[in-house]
Amino acid sequence: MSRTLAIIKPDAVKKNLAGNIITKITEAGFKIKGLKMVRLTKDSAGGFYEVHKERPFFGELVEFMTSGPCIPIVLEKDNAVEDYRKLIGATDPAQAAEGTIRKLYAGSKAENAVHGSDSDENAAIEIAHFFSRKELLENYAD
Ligand code: FUP
Repeated sequence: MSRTLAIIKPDAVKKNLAGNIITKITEAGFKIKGLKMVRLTKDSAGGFYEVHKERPFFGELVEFMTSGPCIPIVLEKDNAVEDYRKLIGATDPAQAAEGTIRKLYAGSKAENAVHGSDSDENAAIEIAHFFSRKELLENYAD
């Protein structure tokens, strides 16, 4: 079993798509191990996307991610990182495969409905960004 961090981003929360997206995730065999709704501060969003700090879209990315509440979710499954990235599709919904979450629900490359970790190492870092050790210990003890 491995874990990944999903985020239902502010665009999808605003469009009331959280339920549809969670259904797609659980129907694909992922188990929810942690879930909360949060409004990110600029510092928190900037820290989360630190790797993109020098990119031209960084300012807009932080604006967007702080524009409303988002829903971080810890998911567990065999091969979670890769399987979840397949389920969400390419960053740009215009390039995303049919049936993927971004193809179905994302409006643009910048406002693309969901996030998914890109490696096991980053998944651990990103999970720790949103969930305390105590919350995780409670949720993983089943
Ligand atoms: P992904 O791993 O698919 O979430 O994509 P990236 O890590 O490459 O990008 C992170 C976020 O930056 C995307 F979800 C949206 C934003 N982004 C843009 O706004 N413009 C770009 O050209 C690339 C990424």
